[in-house]
Amino acid sequence: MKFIVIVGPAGSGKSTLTGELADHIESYGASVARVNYDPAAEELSYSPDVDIRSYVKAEDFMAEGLGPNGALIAAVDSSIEYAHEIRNRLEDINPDYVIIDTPGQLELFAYRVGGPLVLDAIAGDYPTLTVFLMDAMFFDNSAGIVSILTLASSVAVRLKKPQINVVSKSDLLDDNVISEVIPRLGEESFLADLINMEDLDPFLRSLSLKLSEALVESGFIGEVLPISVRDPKSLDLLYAKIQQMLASGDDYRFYDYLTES
Ligand SMILES: Nc1nc2c(ncn2[C@@H]2O[C@H](COP(=O)(O)OP(=O)(O)OP(=O)(O)O)[C@@H](O)[C@H]2O)c(=O)[nH]1
Ligand SMILES: [Mg+2]
Repeated sequence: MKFIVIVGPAGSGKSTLTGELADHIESYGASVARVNYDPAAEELSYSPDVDIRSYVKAEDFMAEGLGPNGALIAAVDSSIEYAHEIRNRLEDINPDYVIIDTPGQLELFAYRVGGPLVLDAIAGDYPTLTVFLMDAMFFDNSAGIVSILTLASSVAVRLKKPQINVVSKSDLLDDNVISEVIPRLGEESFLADLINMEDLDPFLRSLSLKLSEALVESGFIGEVLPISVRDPKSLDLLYAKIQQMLASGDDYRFYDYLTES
């Protein structure tokens, strides 16, 4: 088993990608278990093999007086009790990949300890990576880009897993953002030039430049993939990148083939 944890802000497309990526991977002959880890999910676009709602429900914590966000966090924290049982169920299914769909309350994974603890308890020593979704809507100005990449870096620091940063809903982007902006985000001074083109207060300009410098110089940005569930080729590239980061041998050749073609 190899674990793919889908993380991102509310509405960034996590649940949709979980279902579509699982179907896509299965179309190549590998088996996938879909895990819903959102205790407040109402409707899902896929049918989960394991569902946190069978163990804990956010609404039970709301009935005890917590608000919706507090209840969701309490539900995820308390699910640690079932982590072993969930892992056993996954080991019984024994798929090639497990895809975990998470809630949009990002503080669970960017700041708090509960989210990472639960994921570690479930995935144990199995190879695991994070796919972080950055909604296309952030990519129309430098403030959006710097803030979402900073959040992506907080998640990487907190989860301590290899992370693929993707721009989700890329079908909503202008072609030039896909071909001229996203591939160049990790280049020295590209993001700085974008920031310098904007009319910004000097303090905010300086802060944005320092943040972008740290993101670029640390190598964190790396390759950012534009992904749309409406574009199977983009799912191919994501699957290839996942294999490159999680596996070895034949999987690397698949990635090379795709990136060369
Ligand atoms: N255009 C477009 N829309 C998408 C894509 N992926 C998801 N969406 C839409 O984005 C909306 C939110 O998708 P979800 O998958 O529910 O997002 P989520 O991140 O799971 O949302 P929360 O669980 O509430 O945080 C839905 O209306 C989806 O149909 C995409 O690739 N392109
Ligand atoms: Mg969702």
